[in-house]
Amino acid sequence: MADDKKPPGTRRDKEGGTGLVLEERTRTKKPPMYKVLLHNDDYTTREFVVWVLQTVFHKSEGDAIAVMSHVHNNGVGVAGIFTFEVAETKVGKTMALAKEQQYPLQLSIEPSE
Ligand code: TYC
Repeated sequence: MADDKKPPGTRRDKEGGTGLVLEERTRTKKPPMYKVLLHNDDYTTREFVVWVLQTVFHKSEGDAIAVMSHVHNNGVGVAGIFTFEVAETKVGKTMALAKEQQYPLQLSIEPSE
């Protein structure tokens, strides 16, 4: 079979025969991803939450305001989706910044799907 006639994700077998074998993987396996959840409270200022979403989570001002408003109105919202290590680092940084200002802001991590 000509190379341009074989299905994507397949290759010729080792012996150079006409059989097709599945690629082990076309790309590296995707790591499991985790949501960082932001929780509402009555004391942390809206301004601080927007600032944290911009500086730690690299959101635009508009997106930061949208996420903060969603959390304020619904109790919880997604700040971002990351690998576990990155999620943990962002939660740690945000909690430390909140603690410095004596805000009770809470975040949590949950598997994404
Ligand atoms: N509810 C807070 C207020 O009215 C604002 C707020 C939004 C706090 C999101 C925490 O994760 C939060 N000042």
